[in-house]
Amino acid sequence: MTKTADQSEPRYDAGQIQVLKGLEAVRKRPGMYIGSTSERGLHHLVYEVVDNSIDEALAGHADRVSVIIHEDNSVTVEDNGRGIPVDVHPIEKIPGVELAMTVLHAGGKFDKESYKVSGGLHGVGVSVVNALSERLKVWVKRDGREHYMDFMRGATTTKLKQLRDVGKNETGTKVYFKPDYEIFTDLIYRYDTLASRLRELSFLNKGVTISIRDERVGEEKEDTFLAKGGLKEFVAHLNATRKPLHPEVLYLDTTKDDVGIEIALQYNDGYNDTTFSFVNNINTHEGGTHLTGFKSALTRVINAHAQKGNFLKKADFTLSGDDVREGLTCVLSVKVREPQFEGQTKTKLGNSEVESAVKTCVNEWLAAYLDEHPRVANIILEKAVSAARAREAARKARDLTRRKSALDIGNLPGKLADCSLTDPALCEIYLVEGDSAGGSAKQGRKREFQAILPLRGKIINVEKARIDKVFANEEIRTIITAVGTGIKDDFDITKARYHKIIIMTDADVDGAHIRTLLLTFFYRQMPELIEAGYIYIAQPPLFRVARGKEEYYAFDMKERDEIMKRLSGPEGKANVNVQRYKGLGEMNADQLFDTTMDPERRTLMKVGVEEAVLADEIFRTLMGDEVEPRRQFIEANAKFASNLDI
Ligand code: 0RA
Repeated sequence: MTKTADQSEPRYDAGQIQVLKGLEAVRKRPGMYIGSTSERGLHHLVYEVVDNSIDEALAGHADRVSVIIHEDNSVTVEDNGRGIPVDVHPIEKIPGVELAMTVLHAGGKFDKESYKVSGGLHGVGVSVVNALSERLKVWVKRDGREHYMDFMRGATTTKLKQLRDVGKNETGTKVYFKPDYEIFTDLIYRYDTLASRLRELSFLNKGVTISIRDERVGEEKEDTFLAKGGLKEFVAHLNATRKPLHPEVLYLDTTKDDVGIEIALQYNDGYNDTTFSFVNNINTHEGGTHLTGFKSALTRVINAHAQKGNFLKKADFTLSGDDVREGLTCVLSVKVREPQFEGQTKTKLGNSEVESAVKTCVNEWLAAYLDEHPRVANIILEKAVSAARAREAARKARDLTRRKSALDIGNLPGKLADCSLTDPALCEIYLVEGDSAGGSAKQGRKREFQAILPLRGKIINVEKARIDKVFANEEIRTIITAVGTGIKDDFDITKARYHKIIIMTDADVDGAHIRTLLLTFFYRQMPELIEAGYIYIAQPPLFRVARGKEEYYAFDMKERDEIMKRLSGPEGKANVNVQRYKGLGEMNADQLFDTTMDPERRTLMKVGVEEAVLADEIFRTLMGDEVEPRRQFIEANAKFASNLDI
């Protein structure tokens, strides 16, 4: 069968059909490209466009990126880079900018030289943003002209045209997009989430000015981030609420074997290791070769220095990696041309050449630094030696929990009401504040798959205590034993006895405190559980609204008022009874199950660590030395929700 093309209608050649098919695939399975279509995916659209502008900055052609959240939750991202090419591509026969906007992974087609942010969920290409936007417009200033195109759901609606003349040296790209309501379940941007990532990007890309402005009514605000000192400022920021042991941040910025290496570190008087690692601006939560190289050099150099200075003469042992990282705040950022990402969440660097590059550089740099700064060297050495001494004590305490944590039922804590099923994927455990609520939960639960562990004693603040004290705490030991994974070097996620670990506390200040203590513990000692998505927060109702035999539960005041209105009818005078729950204990077993534990009806908040830096900040605010920020936080305790995935 033959068909003659009608010249008056748009003619789709093979190339364009490919294009439409490509973007159609993105719209059919958006999750494959941006991870999710909820809040997280929505924010990824902005990151994707910003990443392109940052790439242009990394290549040395831009130093300014701005983000605007408009009134209707559409977004504009603008940079002062070279501008996306507008000339017609010799093979694809369409302008470069159209190629970039409509062809998956087109970026590499015209520029191989610069580093590309291309791991994790980012780096899918701006065409994915186009495919998932009901509207997208792009302005390019280049070659003395401003050019313009627009699109609907990925399809070109206005071909490339020229708008006006501009100065010869005035260049840049501006992208406006409105996320498609047909795709996203969540369409409202969170300023704090975007601002936090943009601030992080400014630390990671020194000298680039990144600004964000919120134009939404009642939300108007703006921030501008510029870190002239790069990671040095990042570490100073991370240590701002801690007590540094030495004033100067140690800083390295170099290139070795084509790998860009930037490292900043400073010790504080705490006991945690706060090290963040990045590859091409992507947070490598799972670490990888760059981190391995850094850690082994740090351990080696500090041990060598200890030998040289006779620090270990009396003690006569070597310092372990954990010892030399106690109280360390460090950010390590590498730029790699062809990164190989591995691991469960594709956030682990695999390139072996990066390990040796980082190791060699850190060996040289740190050895020289310690030689030249004996006062700082002494402080670091003393910290590590005291950590090593505590390590012995810690190991004894750990042995105790290890012996208890065998899967043998006989060793499970007596307070635990375990479930009868044994498949962890089906099982959940409620960590319940107080014995009385624990009792109701035990009565009301579905005993096949719901286990209850009442917590009564004080949970230790793990932010302020050294590890041996943490593991000596009875409540902590009970939790570790019940969860089953072990801790630290023994940690094994496949031994988790439950895939849902649900924190259930009262809706008051004490409850918020206990909840944060538990979250801090998991975040510091068992972060893998958070990464695996096993940690949840129960959402008990705040009010019971009843009229006669009818009863309803409300989870906030707005809901309470709506129910009251409905029940009291037009006269506003019927006998409506409102009860405010202060504690879980005020509910009987059935009420607790119906409102908070029934998988069919409950709402759980899943705790996520994607914004690890933000999370760390929150944990420090909550658990650090400064009382005032903590008090404010607990009072406005809803803030935690911004870090949670519902
Ligand atoms: C490829 C080549 C060139 C610029 C870009 C991509 C580019 C893309 C984006 C996306 C957002 N902002 C951007 N800025 C630049 C330039 C090639 C040349 O001029 O030689």
